[in-house]
Amino acid sequence: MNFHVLTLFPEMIEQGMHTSIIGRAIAGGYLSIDAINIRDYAFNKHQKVDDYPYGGGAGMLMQAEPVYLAYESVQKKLGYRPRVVYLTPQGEVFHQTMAKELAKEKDLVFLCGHYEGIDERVLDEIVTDYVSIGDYVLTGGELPAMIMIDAISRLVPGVLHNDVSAEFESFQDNLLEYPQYSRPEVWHDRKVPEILMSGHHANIEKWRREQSVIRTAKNRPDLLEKAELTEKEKKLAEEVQKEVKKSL
Ligand code: 6GU
Repeated sequence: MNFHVLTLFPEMIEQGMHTSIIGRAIAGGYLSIDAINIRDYAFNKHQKVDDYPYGGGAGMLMQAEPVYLAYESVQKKLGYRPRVVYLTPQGEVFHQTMAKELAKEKDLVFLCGHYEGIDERVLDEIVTDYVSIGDYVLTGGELPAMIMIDAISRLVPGVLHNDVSAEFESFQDNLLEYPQYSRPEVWHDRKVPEILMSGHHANIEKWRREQSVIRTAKNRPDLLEKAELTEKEKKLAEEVQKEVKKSL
């Protein structure tokens, strides 16, 4: 899969995406990430990319033409019109199902805004998907683009080892992960839960599932509606939520 990031800060993308699993996947040829500097497409004396908004208001806007020309350079190279994701707090909030859908594309373009945004006309012309990563305001679209690239990349075949990839299914069940422990058996007077030392795999699986239900009920009760729970698990979740309400 090939990612093309249109940005005023290409070094941020380049430095952020070449470590750990994503870096290895790029080295292994499973992914490519190309950062395109929008400023290289500002064909005026001072390579200016921003201007005042018509009608007044605070701050500056990114102008349409450099953004368009940067996009066009990618589109011409590919020979087709790829999906273009514009990172904006005004977009649909990113989630795992969206990551799964975007992972099917061969190429994805990310458009990162700065200042107070981008001239609406170029967005109308090139953007196919408006995406936000959550309800808070950031200074630019680079971190959101990197977050999306990370989440999408781990779904691309070959990027993760297969045993790890099954692991993420638990979030797809709309339950949070259970707690995990490694050596030593006792650390700072805290002991690993006895059941995990028992070697009894069926009981361990049962315990882990319960822990997932408990955590989800405590931290993300909104997810429970979509989770497929047995009657016993529903009761457990209700009890946890009652306890949480009492402690408030
Ligand atoms: Cl995608 N961009 C910016 N600038 N801020 C955000 C965001 C995106 N998602 C949440 N906050």
